[in-house]
Amino acid sequence: MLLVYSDHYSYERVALFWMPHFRSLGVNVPVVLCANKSDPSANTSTEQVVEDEMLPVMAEFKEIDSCIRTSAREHHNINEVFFLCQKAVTDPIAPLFDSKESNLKATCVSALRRIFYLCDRDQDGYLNDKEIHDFQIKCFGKPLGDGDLYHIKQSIRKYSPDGVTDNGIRQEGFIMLNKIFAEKGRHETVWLILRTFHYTNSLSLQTSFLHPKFDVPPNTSAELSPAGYRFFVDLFLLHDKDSDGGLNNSELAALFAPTPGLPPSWLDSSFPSSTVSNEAGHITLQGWLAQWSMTTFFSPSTTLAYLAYLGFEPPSATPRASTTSALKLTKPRKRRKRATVERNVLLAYVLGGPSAGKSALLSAFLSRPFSPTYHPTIKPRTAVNSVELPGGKQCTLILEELGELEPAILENAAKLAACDILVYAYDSSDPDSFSHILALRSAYAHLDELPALYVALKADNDKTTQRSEVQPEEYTAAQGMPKPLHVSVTWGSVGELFVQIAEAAMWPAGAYPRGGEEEVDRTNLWIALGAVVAAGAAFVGIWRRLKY
Ligand SMILES: Nc1nc2c(ncn2[C@@H]2O[C@H](COP(=O)(O)OP(=O)(O)OP(=O)(O)O)[C@@H](O)[C@H]2O)c(=O)[nH]1
Ligand SMILES: [Mg+2]
Repeated sequence: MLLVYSDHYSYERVALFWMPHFRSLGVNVPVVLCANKSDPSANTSTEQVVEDEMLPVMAEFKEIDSCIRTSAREHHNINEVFFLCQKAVTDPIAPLFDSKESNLKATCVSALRRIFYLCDRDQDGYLNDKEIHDFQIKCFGKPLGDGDLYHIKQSIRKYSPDGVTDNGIRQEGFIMLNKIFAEKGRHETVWLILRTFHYTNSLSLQTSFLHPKFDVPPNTSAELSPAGYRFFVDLFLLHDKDSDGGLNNSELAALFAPTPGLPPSWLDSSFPSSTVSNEAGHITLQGWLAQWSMTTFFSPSTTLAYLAYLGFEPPSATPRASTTSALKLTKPRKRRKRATVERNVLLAYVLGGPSAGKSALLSAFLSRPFSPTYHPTIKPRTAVNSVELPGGKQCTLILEELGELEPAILENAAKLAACDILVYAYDSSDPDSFSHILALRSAYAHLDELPALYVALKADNDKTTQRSEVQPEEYTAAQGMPKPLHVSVTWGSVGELFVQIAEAAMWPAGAYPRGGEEEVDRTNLWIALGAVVAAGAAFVGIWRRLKY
């Protein structure tokens, strides 16, 4: 609303009639108050008018966004008055500044704090001259002129003597600078800053910025791209202030300061328990990268949102560039025996009966010390770590123990589609352990479509005969698969197992049960083998036919 007055009578009507009238109409829109007919020839000073007329009425009605003196006859301030009207709509003061309190609003302050944090590249708590320069270019597209920086610092100093030091502008100083802008009617400058950092008119981050479009087609998965890896490496190194190779609680809190906190999925899995930490329990760089690889695998949208919160900048500054350049999609995976899986992040479900040693295996994967106490697993739990394959290639392996959800997950096509390999685990010292695997395999015949690996756990204990219809070695032989690998988490050599799991996931030829595309060839091979082996095979063959 542009409310125009010109003389004492019409001025009085502003507060007595018009403003209350607008309120009674229930229209909550900004008002620009215009003192017209103030021809320069009129001998009242603007300061006087501002002081005597404008400030009192502005103090009374917070809807008044700004005031201006114009002269229609002399075309004085005419463009300006319409500019003010436009600005009142596009750059409203209300979300930024509380005129009653005479202070920036809390949401505005927290947005500015986040912006300060993102601009403080070296995280030393100060915007140094270079950082201010970069900020200026980013927001306003042009460098600061000679002396501008000095004047900025001077005006901060005037209101907040501690806001500037020799090291640069402190957070309070930066907030003060924006308060000065808002107070002096330069709130469009504050808006420009906020919008550069993707804030909406309600001071939340834009949805398209937090959740850019990123589809993961069937049979593909999302991984971090080299730029994404680099970002998370740099972020870790920047925040490991004491350079001890781990992020302690205060370092983590500082890192996550510009975000809503740790991702909910991390909290659910009592971060950092699902990944590598040092003796003090602090996540290491290796664990940090594994954790983000896992997050990206299960929920690319979470990684994208955090990349946005944490200030990831796409390598190319084109307008289309977005946080999605920190991610990449794998080639579609083909479930075929001879196909190589072109993924760097692999998911293994560890299946097996109660107390088989699955949780102990997950802990060993993270190099946690062995604990003899038994805590049955209820909720699914994961362990993620990097694994070095023969030849030096690195990959990230996620081991997931399904807990009580084992049956539900094995019935869920989407959950199985995400899985690269099944690890059938049993306790070789418990005669009743292998039967769980047989029961699973007969209940869920479709498990044959996934590559798998058999593992006999607790090899440090005496091996016992399984009270199942068939012994594990015979069973795997009948399946045309490698024998169960005997391991103990109490042995250092357990690390080999994780390499084997990752290898079998990546190159699954041989990890599929007999049948399907190669069945005929194998049968021929079996006939060619000696009578003893053939007899054994026949037994298992009959058993299988009865079973399925
Ligand atoms: N001696 C020995 N004991 C082990 C080994 N691995 C696990 N255990 C013990 O076996 C018990 C069960 O281990 P868990 O890892 O909890 O078994 P789980 O398969 O996760 O059991 P659920 O979660 O109930 O399905 C615990 O007391 C472990 O300490 C091993 O390699 N050697
Ligand atoms: Mg367990």
